[in-house]
Amino acid sequence: MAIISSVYSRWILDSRGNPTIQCTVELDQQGKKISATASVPSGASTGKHEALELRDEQKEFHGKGVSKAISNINQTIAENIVGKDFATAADIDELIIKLENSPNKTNLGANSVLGVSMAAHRAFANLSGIELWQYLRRLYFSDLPLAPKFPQLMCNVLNGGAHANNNLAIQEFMIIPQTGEIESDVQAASEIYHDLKNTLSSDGYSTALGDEGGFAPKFNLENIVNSQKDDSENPENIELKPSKIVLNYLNSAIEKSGYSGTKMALDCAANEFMELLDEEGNPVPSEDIKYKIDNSLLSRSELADYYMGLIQDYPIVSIEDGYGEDDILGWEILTETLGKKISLIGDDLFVTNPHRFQKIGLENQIANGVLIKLNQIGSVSETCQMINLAKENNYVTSVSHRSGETTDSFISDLAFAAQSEFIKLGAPARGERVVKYNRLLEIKDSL
Ligand code: 2PG
Ligand code: MG
Repeated sequence: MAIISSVYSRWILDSRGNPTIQCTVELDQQGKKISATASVPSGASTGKHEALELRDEQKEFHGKGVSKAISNINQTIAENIVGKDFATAADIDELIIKLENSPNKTNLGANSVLGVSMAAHRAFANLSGIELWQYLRRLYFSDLPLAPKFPQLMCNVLNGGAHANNNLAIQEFMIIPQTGEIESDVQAASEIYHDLKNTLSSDGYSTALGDEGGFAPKFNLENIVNSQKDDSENPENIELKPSKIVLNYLNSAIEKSGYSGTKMALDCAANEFMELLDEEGNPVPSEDIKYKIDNSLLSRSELADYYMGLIQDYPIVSIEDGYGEDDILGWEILTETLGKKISLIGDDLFVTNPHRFQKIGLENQIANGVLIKLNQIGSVSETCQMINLAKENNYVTSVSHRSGETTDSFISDLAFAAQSEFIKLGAPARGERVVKYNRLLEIKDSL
């Protein structure tokens, strides 16, 4: 048992230069005082069913100020938990979730609740003198086998969609090293990333970075098609497929680096290229919804065939958000077509919400994987509940960062504690991303 002696929140800047919540929780166990701090991430391609990220919507920070969320911690939450005795951090979550009292954390805000929750878990780990991952394992995943299992790295080396200012519909082109050891996986990620950089730059492309640290070149599609026409026997059949151009670059970087077994993954974030309106701007009936990708307007089944073509040509083992967040019919077609071949991961589809997963995923039997983002649901205990529910139903999990990140490495401890199949952590570049890679290395070293 420990008493919470103080809770304090402040704003800090995230990796996009927007304010976010940082929170410090201090515990007092018979006079022994221990504190811990945690920071909350923030998304760009946010699912509409996510818990509420409370922003001020005032002039400051272009509407993104977090002063209301801060005072919700420093006043409302503090008043209700400071001075009270708790056996575990999960008990603190339980009390705050009751206080919050709404399905999507629309009262206090998911960013407020999560800041306290993450800091409380870290403080309890510190108090017990154990690593954060050990505390999480003990509290939520005690049934897992003892042998350590590191997640496979989903490294977003080329950014498109809402994370970049280029012409790519697909948001994330990821590599998944397959060396079998965490250190050499990190090394492979780094080497492939640099080989990709060299190839892009020797082809005259910018190597400026997108939000998640991957490259974000603007491909000059006309030039590429013309150059392909020069060496093609049937120039009239050349198709303009930006995604394939990117995947070819990934292939050649993998080849150049010598890590030939490396796999690939996509986060399509298909909400962003779903066409819900016709040319006159009128809503299209649900059965006629189309997706605009790679210069084509595809029906649901054409899109599934398109993905099938990609997995036949490239070593893609996972597709995230291949269809829109409410397009159950699309997900059914996708699951039917590819569900036995690769991981189909729901991000905006499930929003780390056990109730939504139950209702949308299990009842319709769609997807076979769940993306796990702490701030989509807004507390550590509910996030772990989601992971366990996914595991019980044989869905794979990928513990994920957000595009707006901080230098907090909580997700690395969580992915390792939960023995998640994957961790999605951006490119091996920029402080807020590498801190997650480096934390995995640190965990490995401490075993
Ligand atoms: C995603 C995430 C993280 P964002 O869509 O999976 O990669 O992006 O944080 O912008 O939602
Ligand atoms: Mg996603």
